[in-house]
Amino acid sequence: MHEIIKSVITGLIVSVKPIFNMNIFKINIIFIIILFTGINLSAQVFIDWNSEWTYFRGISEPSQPVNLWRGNEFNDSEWLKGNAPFRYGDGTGGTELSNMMNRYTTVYIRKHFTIGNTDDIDQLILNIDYDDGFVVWINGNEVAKRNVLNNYAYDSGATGSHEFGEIERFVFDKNDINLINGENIIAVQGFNVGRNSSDFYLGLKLEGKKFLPVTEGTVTCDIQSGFYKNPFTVKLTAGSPGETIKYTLDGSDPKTASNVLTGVSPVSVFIDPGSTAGGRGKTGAVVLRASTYKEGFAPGVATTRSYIFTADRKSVV
Ligand SMILES: [Ca+2]
Repeated sequence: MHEIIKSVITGLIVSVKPIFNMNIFKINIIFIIILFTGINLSAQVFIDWNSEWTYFRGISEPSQPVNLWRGNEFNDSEWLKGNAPFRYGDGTGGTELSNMMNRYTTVYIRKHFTIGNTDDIDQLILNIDYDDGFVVWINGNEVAKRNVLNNYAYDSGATGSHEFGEIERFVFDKNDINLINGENIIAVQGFNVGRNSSDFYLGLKLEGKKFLPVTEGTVTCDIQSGFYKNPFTVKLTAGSPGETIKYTLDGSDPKTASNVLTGVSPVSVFIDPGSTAGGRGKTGAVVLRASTYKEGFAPGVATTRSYIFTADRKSVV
């Protein structure tokens, strides 16, 4: 798991179609720039897919009152222990419920997870893999539900089918759920569509994420976008000397591109339509995008310049 997860929040597609009518050549350059507005997050895993849980087979209600088992105060020392996923008929590993088919439709699982300081997270992210329905509670409060009627009991069935492998992701704002410093409890009731169903599956992963502060300031570039005939050098300058600048020459996002180039401000960049630097193809358009970058911060907003080379038409085929 990478320490930094780049999360694409919104996508914007800009299509630019400059058409040059030359005496000798008619060049139709079509290039598409995909601009992503990214927000970087630092992540910590509270519960991984194959973690150990306590569990209870749904042959009766697991507690009286029936909702007691969902909260922190319930004593589950009598429950069985097993690793996720809880399943039969589908998947591998975990805890195989070989006696579930034709006997019971629900499985109850509980697990504590520790948050040292809730200020360290902004979002709680639940990834859940299930067949065929579920309800999830965190600290006794329902936070997510699929394929389950409003009135349900230990012997209820899911209201529809859902296949394992079709993982659903729920993103909760920290302020919308009642997280506490220290021990929190997640409780899940999994539902099969019927006793005679050929399969059942329940597994989940729980992560906390924190938005990184964005690096202040943007990169300045001393040559504006426009039409040019000859290659030239531009100077990229960050807010302060010595700051790292990441840039691309093919219009890709320097926050996420694998072919990103890195320099220390000020950075001189040779703009040449015939160059393949940064993994770009030889085209008549050099699209420069540059961001400031600092450890522990999200990259700054990218500065973009588009340089169109009318004199380089011979290299464009
Ligand atoms: Ca099923």
